Amino acid sequence: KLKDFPEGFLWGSASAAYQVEGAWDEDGKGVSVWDTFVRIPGKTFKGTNGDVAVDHYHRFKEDVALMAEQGLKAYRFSIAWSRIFPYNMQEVNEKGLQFYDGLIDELLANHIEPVVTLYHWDIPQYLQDDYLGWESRQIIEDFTTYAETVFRRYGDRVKYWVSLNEQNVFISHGYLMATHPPAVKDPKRMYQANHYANVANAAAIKKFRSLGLDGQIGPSFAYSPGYPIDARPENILAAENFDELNAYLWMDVYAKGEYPSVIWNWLEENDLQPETRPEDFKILKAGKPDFMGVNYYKTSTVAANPLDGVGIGTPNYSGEKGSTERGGIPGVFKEVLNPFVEKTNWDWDIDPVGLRIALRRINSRYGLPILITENGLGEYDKLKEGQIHDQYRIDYLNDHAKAVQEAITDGVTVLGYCTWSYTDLLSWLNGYQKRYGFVYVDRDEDSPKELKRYKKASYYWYKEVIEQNGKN
Ligand code: BGP
Repeated sequence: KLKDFPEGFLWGSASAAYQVEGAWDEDGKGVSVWDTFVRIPGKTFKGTNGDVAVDHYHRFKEDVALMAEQGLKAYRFSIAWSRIFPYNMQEVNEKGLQFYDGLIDELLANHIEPVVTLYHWDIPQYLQDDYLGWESRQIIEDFTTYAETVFRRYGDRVKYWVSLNEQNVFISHGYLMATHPPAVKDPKRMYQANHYANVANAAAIKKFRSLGLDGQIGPSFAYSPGYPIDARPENILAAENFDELNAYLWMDVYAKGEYPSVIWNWLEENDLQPETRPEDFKILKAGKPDFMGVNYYKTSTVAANPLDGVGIGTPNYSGEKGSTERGGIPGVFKEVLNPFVEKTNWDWDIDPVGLRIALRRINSRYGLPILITENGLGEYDKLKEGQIHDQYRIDYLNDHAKAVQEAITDGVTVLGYCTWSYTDLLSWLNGYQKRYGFVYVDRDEDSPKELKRYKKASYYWYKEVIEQNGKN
């Protein structure tokens, strides 16, 4: 028999500043690396950008009213660092702070818990220009200064904080695949930037604790558990390699304050080990999270990859089913097609069982409570006579929520479930056609139109789930 979802379970939904706000240069906002990156031809789907996005900056009251009507318990959003420190790390922009005051107060007035992400990929451009951003040790101090500023400002009202969003994604896309800013392809630089990001993450958490605020903080990690394609021992080993390199390399550092030894050795053998200082590890140990935030969309299936095997692949950013070119790391693993699960149009494996596996693995490896900070289905939605029948999204979310309930029944502590996303929004590399929201926003790639909001079928479905605290 399934256990009930706990009282006070956070039925939420999520977004990120660059993907929804728009108002990219208003009220004193500075330029972020994404504002710059989207202007380089060919970097995003049809050159789409977030200049206007879905104009949440001006329409947040309308969006919060929709949340309130739905009964949403939690809304996860991120603060744009470049609104708070637009030009340097000395001068704070009061207008930027006021925008988030307004949003937080509006949420609280409607009994919606704000879950605030400090960093969802939009580092100020001047930090990139001055010292290469995450590649410099200076980022540790500057990120902590930014974090402290927002902790002090909102800490009386915000109880849930997310430190870094998907460090594994912004680091690997930014420094290995070159699909996110700063679009570098250099594994050595990647592991160095990653180390500073680790220490910055822990330093911010340590700062949070030192302020004695009432609340909880943790990172959001993008976890796609690895499955072996079959029971051949070399493929099982490849799946182990995959999880060590794509998951434990990050989550162990967050939860234990140390790098997993297998990977640490592998980095050394391959001359990829970052430069570290003894005090870094003191900070890592002192800045452990209260919970593990998990962004779950899919699993990955892998097989052994010979030393002369495939390298970096090409993901499907077009929405043309079957166009993914799967890659890997020679001698370590390669991704392969899982014939047993359905795929989205962007070739992501639809696998609710994988969510239960992910939650159980994190629980037994780290013993931390888990906040699901993202889960959702990106699809083409059709607006027909003012309605959107997204039954495929309802099925996806329903199956995943059930997997959460099964994990809770297995004994995992789950604080909440935030779907991705609340309104439709900009998908970083896939434009506006890849939609995730409960609320449809009428806009095309190149034209924001009137940005009218429409409730999808999934909006009403989630309303009922929340009302019944997940009971079917
Ligand atoms: C996560 C990000 C989100 C969001 C989501 C969907 O990696 O944290 O910001 O974009 O994935 O991904 P995509 O937009 O690529 O479909």
